[in-house]
Amino acid sequence: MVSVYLGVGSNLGNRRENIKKAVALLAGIPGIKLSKISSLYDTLPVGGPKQRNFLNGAIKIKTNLSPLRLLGYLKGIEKNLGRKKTVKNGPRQIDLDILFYGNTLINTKELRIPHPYMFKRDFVLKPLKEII
Ligand code: PH2
Ligand code: MG
Ligand code: MG
Repeated sequence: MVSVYLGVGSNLGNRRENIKKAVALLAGIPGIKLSKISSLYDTLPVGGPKQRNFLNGAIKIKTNLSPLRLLGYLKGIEKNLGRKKTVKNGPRQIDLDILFYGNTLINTKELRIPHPYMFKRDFVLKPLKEII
């Protein structure tokens, strides 16, 4: 099993409930074990249109899924919680991003790990520091 860190964010609907549901769906995926969840922080939106504050957190899991299979499941959860493709950095019910996948580096058009913007984003780093 590989240790993987995920970033989670929501700024549409009931933010806390969306994150709770996403965590429950994650926990139900074969090949994923939840290991830690950070506190959730109310954060000012970075980029995108004028929009509501986000609720952000970080999650540690252990998995035997490949990075791309994991990404597929995360997209499935986002869709399940009602996320539609809209504007870049725009409002969303749920966003699940792979921050780290063990110590694997990936730079393809489907996936970049570590997440390319995470080191500039306090809304990612602050919760991540709690659980790393
Ligand atoms: N996600 C973005 C863009 N801007 N701002 C905050 N505060 N939190 C986010 O999760 C976030 C954002 C794109 O994924
Ligand atoms: Mg994101
Ligand atoms: Mg994303």
